[in-house]
Amino acid sequence: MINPLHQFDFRRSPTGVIARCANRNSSNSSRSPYTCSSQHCRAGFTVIELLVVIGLILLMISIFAAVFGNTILTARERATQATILKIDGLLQQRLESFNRAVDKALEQGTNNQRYFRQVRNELGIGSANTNNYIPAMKVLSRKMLLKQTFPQSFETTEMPTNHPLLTNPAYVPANHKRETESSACLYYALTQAQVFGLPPVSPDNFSSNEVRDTDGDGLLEFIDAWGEPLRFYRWPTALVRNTTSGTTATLATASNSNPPLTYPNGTIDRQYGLVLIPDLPASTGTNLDPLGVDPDDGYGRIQSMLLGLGQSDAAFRNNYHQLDTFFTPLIVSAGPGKVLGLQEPHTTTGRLGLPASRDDLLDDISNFNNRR
Ligand SMILES: [Ca+2]
Ligand SMILES: [Ca+2]
Repeated sequence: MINPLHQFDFRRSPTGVIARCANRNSSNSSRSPYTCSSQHCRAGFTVIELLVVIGLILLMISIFAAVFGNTILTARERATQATILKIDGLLQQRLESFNRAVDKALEQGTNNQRYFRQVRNELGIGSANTNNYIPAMKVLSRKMLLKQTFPQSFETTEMPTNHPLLTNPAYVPANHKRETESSACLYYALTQAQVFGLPPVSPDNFSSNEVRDTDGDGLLEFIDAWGEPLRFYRWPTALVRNTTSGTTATLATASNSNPPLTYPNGTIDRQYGLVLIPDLPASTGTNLDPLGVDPDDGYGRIQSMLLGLGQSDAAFRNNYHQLDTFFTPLIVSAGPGKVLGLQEPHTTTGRLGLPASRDDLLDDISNFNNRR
C-alpha cells in the first residue's frame, strides 16, 4: 500500500536543488534522503524548464557582451580621438609658426628667387618669365615650402631621396609598408624637425599606445587605439572635388572670361567631406562655392598664371593638388572597421583624399569629426 503522503515528496538537497519524487519506496530507506532511484524519481527540471533557463542565461550573456563590447569600443574611440587631437594641436602650432615665417620671408623677398626657381622646376616652366606673376609665385612658394616641411609620403614629388627619414640608418626599406608613410612623416615633422624656429616636441609626449613601428621598418608612426597607423593628408582636395579622379582634368580655356567660377577638375561634392569635416564651409547659393576656393589662393592666381603661360595644370596637380579647391590638413584613423575608405596618401590621386568607399569612411575618426 502506497502511503499517499509519499506520493509527492518534495525535499531540498543541501545544494538547493529540489528533488521531486513519486512513489517513494520505504525499501529505499537506506539511501540518502536527498537521492532517488532513477526508476522512481525525476530529479531537477523538465526539458522545457531547462530550455527556458538556458535561454535566459544566453540572453543575459548576449546583453552583457553587447554592453561590455560597446564600452571597449567607446574607450578605443575616445583614446584615438585624444591622440588625434593632441597631434592636431601640435600640428596647428607649427602651421601658425610656418605661416608667420613664410609671410615674413616672402614679404621681405629674401629667398624669393630661390623659392621661385624651385617652383618653376616643379612645374616644368624653369625658363618661363614669371615676373608678371609674382603673387602667384609667392602662393606657389608657400605650397612648396609647406610640402617640404610636412611631407605625406616617400614619393619623390614629396621628399628628396636624401631626406633624413630615408637616410636614417635604422630604416629597413624591405620591411616598409606604404600605408605607414604619411604617419611616419608626421611623426618625424613633429618630433624630430624644426619648423621655422619652432623646436620639435619631445617623443615623451606620446605613449606606446600612440606611437609604434607597426611594419618593422625602423621608423615610428602614430597609431590609433586599434594599433593601425593614422593617415595624414596635407591637401585633401579630392575629398570635396571627387567627381573625377583628378587625372583627367583640363584647364578652362583662355577664351573663358571668368575662370575662377569654373571647376576644371570636377564639381564640388560635399557628401564625403562632411563625414570627416562636419564644419565644411557651406554653399552660399551663389555661383562661387567656398569649396571651390583654395585657401592659399583666393583670387585664383595660379590658374591665371598657368593660363597666361600656356601651361597645363598637370604638373601643378602632380606636385600640389586640385586647382581652386578648399582644403584643410586632415589626420584620420580608419576607425573600428580598420578600413580607411579613402585612397592612401601615397597614391598618386589618393594623396588628395579621394574617397574610395563611403561605408568604410563612416566610422573613420578625424581631427574634425571628433569634436562633437
Ligand atoms: Ca614603421
Ligand atoms: Ca573606416
